[in-house]
Amino acid sequence: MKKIIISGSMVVAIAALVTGATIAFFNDTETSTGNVFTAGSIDLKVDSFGATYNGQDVEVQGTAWTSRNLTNQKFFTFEDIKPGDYGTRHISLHADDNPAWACLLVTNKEDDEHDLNDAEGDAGDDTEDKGELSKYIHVFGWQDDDSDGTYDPDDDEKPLKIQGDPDFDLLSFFDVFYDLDIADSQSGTDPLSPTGPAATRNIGMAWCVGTQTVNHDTGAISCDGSGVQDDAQTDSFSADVVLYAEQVRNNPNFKCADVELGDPDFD
Ligand SMILES: [Ca+2]
Ligand SMILES: [Ca+2]
Ligand SMILES: [Ca+2]
Ligand SMILES: [Ca+2]
Repeated sequence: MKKIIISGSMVVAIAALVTGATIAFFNDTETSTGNVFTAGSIDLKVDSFGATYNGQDVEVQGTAWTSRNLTNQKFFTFEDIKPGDYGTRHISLHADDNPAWACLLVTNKEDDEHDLNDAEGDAGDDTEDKGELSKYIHVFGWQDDDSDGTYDPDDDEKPLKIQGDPDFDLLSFFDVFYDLDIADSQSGTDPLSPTGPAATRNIGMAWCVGTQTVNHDTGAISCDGSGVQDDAQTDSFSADVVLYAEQVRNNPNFKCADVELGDPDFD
């Protein structure tokens, strides 16, 4: 507040000087009116090319859509999953207007118990207010450059980095759907750009209920449901998948890990 008052009095003093000057000397004024700074936009659009479930194409309406801003589209909706179930999803991102960094963030995670049945009790589930399914769900994401929905390390397709842990070999030990860096200053991946070769970024995701193993030589992804315990019966896991874009210009050090969407209730 003090600072504002001081600068206000400085303006008054300068104005007085100018007034004094115009009385004594020839002068002229040119005015440039209507100057405008218009804020550029960062507009991210998302396509979806469909999904597979246990190796079959999912023919359910709504798994594929053309490039758009998301409203109520879902990447994953499965009502009756079982241990060992697996699937894929492949989407693409487009940055309209301006180059953008991009992240895939998972928020509003919720583990619901629904009823706690006998099998769950026998498996040691004594938390009626919290489900256990999320710890058994794994998702692997990669840059699906050729947009064929399969992971092709031979063609130099790269895994997306899990935030804070670039060690890809540890992927199969993560027990929940983690945030992924699509392109930030640390990922070694070019930002999305409306022009040039990076205009579209294809992303593949493979999910598994159980232990997911990814072979980074062959690209084979397998899912073993044998470790899924009965404590997850009838439980459900829901989450919002947020595709976040932020300007590149004047923002060279952007990191997906610094983006906070807030999800304080999940542990
Ligand atoms: Ca349950
Ligand atoms: Ca529980
Ligand atoms: Ca591919
Ligand atoms: Ca449970």
